Amino acid sequence: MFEKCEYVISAVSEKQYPNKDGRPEFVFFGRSNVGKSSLINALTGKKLLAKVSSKPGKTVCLNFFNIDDKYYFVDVPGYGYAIRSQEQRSNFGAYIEEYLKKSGNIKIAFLLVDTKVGPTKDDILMYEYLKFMNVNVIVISTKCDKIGKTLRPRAIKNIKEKLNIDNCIMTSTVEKIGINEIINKIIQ
Ligand SMILES: Nc1nc2c(ncn2[C@@H]2O[C@H](COP(=O)(O)OP(=O)(O)OP(=O)(O)O)[C@@H](O)[C@H]2O)c(=O)[nH]1
Ligand SMILES: [Mg+2]
Repeated sequence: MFEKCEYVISAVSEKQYPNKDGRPEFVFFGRSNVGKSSLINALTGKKLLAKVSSKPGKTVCLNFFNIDDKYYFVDVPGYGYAIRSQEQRSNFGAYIEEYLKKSGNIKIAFLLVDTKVGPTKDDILMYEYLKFMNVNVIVISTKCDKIGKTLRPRAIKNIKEKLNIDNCIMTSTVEKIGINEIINKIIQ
């Protein structure tokens, strides 16, 4: 577990990125409501660090969190939320692109996919885009508690097949599954 976890800034452009000394950044991508903020809270053991909401679209900027003065976690707005305005949607693309191009400190991009739903078209596009941008991607399946234990291996197999990947970390913030495995990837 991490000792110090604090919110730093909600950034929309490079000028505001807080990471001036090249610390590793771990960034969380995924469609709206997939559980990015909840996962950050589970990883840090702080329920209220990143804002969680039953309404999609809660996270609107790039939210930077200082972890032990060693790393940054970056909570990114979710994609694929239809009710958002066109303007917000195109902003999303623009500042994600700027971030991926200019950060230079991204160690791992975690791409979150809903275990029960499986990869959507947007998830597949996002995965391909991250690969294209030469980012190190680890796929995480979320909310596995929503399906029965016996169905989980099949759901993971489906995610791996659709994204053409070898590994996927299955998680649930409710049942506390997979959290330590992700922490190990980060501190490695
Ligand atoms: N059953 C279950 N529900 C979860 C889990 N993780 C998150 N949720 C719920 O899913 C909803 C969305 O969670 P968030 O963490 O806000 O999702 P997000 O990806 O940050 O959403 P945006 O900020 O809108 O992009 C909330 O109601 C959470 O309580 C989980 O492991 N299991
Ligand atoms: Mg969020």
